[in-house]
Amino acid sequence: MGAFAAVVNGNAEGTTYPESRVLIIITGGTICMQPSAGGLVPVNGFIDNAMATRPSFNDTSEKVKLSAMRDGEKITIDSLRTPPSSYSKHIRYGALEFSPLLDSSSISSKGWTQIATAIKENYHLFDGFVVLHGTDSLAYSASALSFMMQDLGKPVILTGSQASIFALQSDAVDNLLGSLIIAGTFVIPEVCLFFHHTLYRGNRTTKVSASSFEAFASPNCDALAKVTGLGLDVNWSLARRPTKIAQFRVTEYLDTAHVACVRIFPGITPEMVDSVLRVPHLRGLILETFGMGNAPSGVDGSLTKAIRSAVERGIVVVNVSQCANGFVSPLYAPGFALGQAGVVFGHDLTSEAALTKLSYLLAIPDLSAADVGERMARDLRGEMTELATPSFTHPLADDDGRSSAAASLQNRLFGPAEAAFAALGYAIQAGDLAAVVEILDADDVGGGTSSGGIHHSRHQLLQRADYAGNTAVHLAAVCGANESVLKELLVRGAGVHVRNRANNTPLFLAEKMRNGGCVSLLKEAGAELWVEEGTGRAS
Ligand code: ASN
Repeated sequence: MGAFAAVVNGNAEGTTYPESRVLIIITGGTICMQPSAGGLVPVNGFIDNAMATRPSFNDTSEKVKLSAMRDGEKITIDSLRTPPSSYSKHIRYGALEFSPLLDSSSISSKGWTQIATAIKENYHLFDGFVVLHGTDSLAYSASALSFMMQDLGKPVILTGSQASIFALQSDAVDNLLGSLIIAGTFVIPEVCLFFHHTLYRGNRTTKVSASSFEAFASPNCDALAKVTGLGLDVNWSLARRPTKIAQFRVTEYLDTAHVACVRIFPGITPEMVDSVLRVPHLRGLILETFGMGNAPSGVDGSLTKAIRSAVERGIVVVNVSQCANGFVSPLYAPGFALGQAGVVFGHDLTSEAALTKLSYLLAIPDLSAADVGERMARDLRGEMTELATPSFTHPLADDDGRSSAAASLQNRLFGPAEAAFAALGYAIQAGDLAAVVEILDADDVGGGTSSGGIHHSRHQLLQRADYAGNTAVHLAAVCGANESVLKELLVRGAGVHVRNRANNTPLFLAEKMRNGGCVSLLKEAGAELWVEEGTGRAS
């Protein structure tokens, strides 16, 4: 058992721990497969057969039914609960199972729509989502879902395993338990892939091994988090956060039927590429080129001519590298010629991200080929590196009055991160927008320090909470006419879905304080009352 083995030590008789709720969407994959006469096939009943029977997934507490949505209908589903994790939380979870379950080599746009719709329908009922999926096309699905989901405020974690959970030696328990705990504990609002103790940005991943437990890599982007010992080291400076005040939205369709992918090889003929480019109704082509984006030009530039003609017919051609690491650019003459022919440079996109991004853009009504090309070259969901931002450290500015004194005391008693959070809390309570901005600016550029064995990375103030579990957003929600401060927190990516230790959302608190401006702003940002608050709604 790996680092996510649930910790029961210290769970003294009578101690109660808060619960978070995670919905597992089971699509199939090796993780739930068993042998059949025709080879390994996915088998239904995963929760009962594989999770209920394992103590790390089932603390055998009283069975509770959870509300959920399926195909637009309200339903109830059985749930199980993990023992408390090392984060002193139980994860209560239920599942929706695909019917039929799939080997992931058969997933398509239809399956992605099913997953995205299930998440959309159940978004307000759960704190996070885990998608169980086969590994073969996992990187494609993670990429596709990242484009389909806009303004995501909760974690969506895809995982699977190389060996079935029913096998003696398997990576399944580690991958699944790790995903559940992360989804129920950390608000990393991205479509992620968790595998072999590592949390990746989904649209940066690629499957690199057909058999090793270390099956995935993210060659052009650091991991979002790594399991270290009993904890998770989150790279908060990398994790994306919504910086727009907008509600979660899902695009329900990707146009995978009109895109193709061609891998350039020494000796490929212009006719071959041209014949693909002349497939009826083709709208987009991913060209996997050599090194930094080069392809043979063909006799008298005939390959380049075929591509130019396709671009003129409205086909979007995107250049990505066959190399796992690095990026394409029109540096060499062959790549330059492709650029002149109207090929879009996909920088460091993986082929998986390039194909699904193109399919996503081609499905948006009324976008011209030029619009699609222009958006292909821009970063939409962290899938490609646009610009390297210089990083430098900045001392936390706290040079006046009460907040300064309190912060320096906190600093001596606890550490810089606690002190900065305390200063932020005072600034929020005082409705002092300038101080809030100053503290958050310092947090955005500073950090990377270590204290007490805890790594303090940049951008962590918006992830922090006080002793009662109140985040900066909770504090702003209860502090009078504080909309400008709240807005500042939200546009910097503060989450609206985190609940404090009393299980209350910022929206609940704002309603309770009759803080109308903040209520509206929180709702605009996608906040909803937690399902349990809905019943005892604040008046
Ligand atoms: N063929 C399986 C699948 O992708 C492979 C796996 O899950 N390890 O569904």
